[in-house]
Amino acid sequence: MNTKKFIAADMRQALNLVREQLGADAVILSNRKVEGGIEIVAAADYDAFVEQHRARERQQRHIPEFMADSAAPPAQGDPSRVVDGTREPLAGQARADVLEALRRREQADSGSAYATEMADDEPRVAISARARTQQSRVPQEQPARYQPAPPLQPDPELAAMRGELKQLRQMLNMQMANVAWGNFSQRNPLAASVFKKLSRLGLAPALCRKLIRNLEPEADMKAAWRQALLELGEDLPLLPEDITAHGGVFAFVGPAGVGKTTTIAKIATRFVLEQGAENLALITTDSYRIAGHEQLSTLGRILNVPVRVVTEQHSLEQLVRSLSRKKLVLIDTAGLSHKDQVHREQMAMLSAMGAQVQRWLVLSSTSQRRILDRAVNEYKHLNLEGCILTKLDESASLGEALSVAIESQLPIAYITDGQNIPDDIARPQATRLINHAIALAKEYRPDDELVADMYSDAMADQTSDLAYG
Ligand SMILES: Nc1nc2c(ncn2[C@@H]2O[C@H](COP(=O)(O)OP(=O)(O)O)[C@@H](O)[C@H]2O)c(=O)[nH]1
Ligand SMILES: [Mg+2]
Repeated sequence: MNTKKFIAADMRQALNLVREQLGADAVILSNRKVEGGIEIVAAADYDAFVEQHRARERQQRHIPEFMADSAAPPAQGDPSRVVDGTREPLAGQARADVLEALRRREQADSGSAYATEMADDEPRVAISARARTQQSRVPQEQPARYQPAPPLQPDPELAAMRGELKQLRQMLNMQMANVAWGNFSQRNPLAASVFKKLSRLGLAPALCRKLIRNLEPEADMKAAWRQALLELGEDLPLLPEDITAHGGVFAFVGPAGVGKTTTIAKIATRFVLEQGAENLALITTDSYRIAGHEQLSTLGRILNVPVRVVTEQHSLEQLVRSLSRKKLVLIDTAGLSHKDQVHREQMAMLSAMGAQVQRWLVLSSTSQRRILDRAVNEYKHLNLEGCILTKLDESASLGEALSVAIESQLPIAYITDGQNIPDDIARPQATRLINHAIALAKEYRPDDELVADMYSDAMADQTSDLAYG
């Protein structure tokens, strides 16, 4: 077998070398990280070699040959002898002898076959040779009496092989993504350019795909880009009205540190400035943490509005009822882990309030996509009215948060972009949000490979078709 070792800076370059020198049918036998990059061992005529090797094995394992080679002739009356041309199962010493002969033959055969064809330091060879040595030791190490087998240890060789297989699969996926992206770019260069630009905004791959679906094929780049952005603007679920302006009872939920209390402070201060302190009350469910409600109490003192704390003696329902004459009641909650019993109690308390309380999810636009998804999943059973996007001033990319709002159909009620109370809060506007997303994307240039990956994700993600209609 014609095997060859290649070392290159990365997997792509190594694969190119393999293709150039051994042709497109070459088979990758192993790959591993080495100093200076990736080492690949590849074979040009692997299939032919395997077939030859199998044929040789079939020939050598021909049963009469084994019997002649090693096994003692069966004793008279031995049940392992051939009766009426039918081979009965071997038993006792005869069976052990045959097995031993088989083992010896296999060891000799396979050892030489691989050793002459492949390099000594090749991981695959090392694995198979060691595995065989372990097998061959079994009969000698077997204890005379039955003993329970020791617990199985994780096999490091097996784990290494699994790791290599995973790497290979990733490599293959990457290559396929590159091919799909290459084909698409050739067939439809305009749509491909717009897809790439959209992906730079941090938008989900499936959303990017949806936004290029209806592009006019004759349009120039500028018009196509504009069309995609207009469609993005139409997809954004934005609330044009100020949700708290007309009063009601609002609870703000979400992970710790996303800006729930600060957002409440901004809304409350604006409300007091416009409609007076006597129309507002604040409630906090955060009686769990030491000083959990201190921020809100301080705010209440400054604004001169009542602040109530949910305790065992004062349930949320009682407090809301006692404040029924207030036009606006804002409820602050503690952002606890979903695994926390206290968190579950808090969620149950809010759920039990039914339609008496509107529930709004506060999401930080600085969070990674997975954190945003997790937050939506944790709180969605509360029948959320929508969301508030915070920290736009600190975010490095806006597309992730916008995609989450679109996918989970959570209308955005407010955006916040700073710590100043009450100034840094506004109602969302599509143009402003999209321009901000574009401004942030100017500093970010994903390489072709990443875009190809996103494109193949978009193609593979059938469920997203439902999400984006
Ligand atoms: N830069 C910036 N910081 C914010 C914004 N909103 C809240 N913060 C800060 O985020 C931190 C956590 O806010 P907080 O309201 O206590 O979060 P909570 O745990 O969800 O109540 C505080 O330092 C806030 O000043 C925002 O829009 N922009
Ligand atoms: Mg808070």
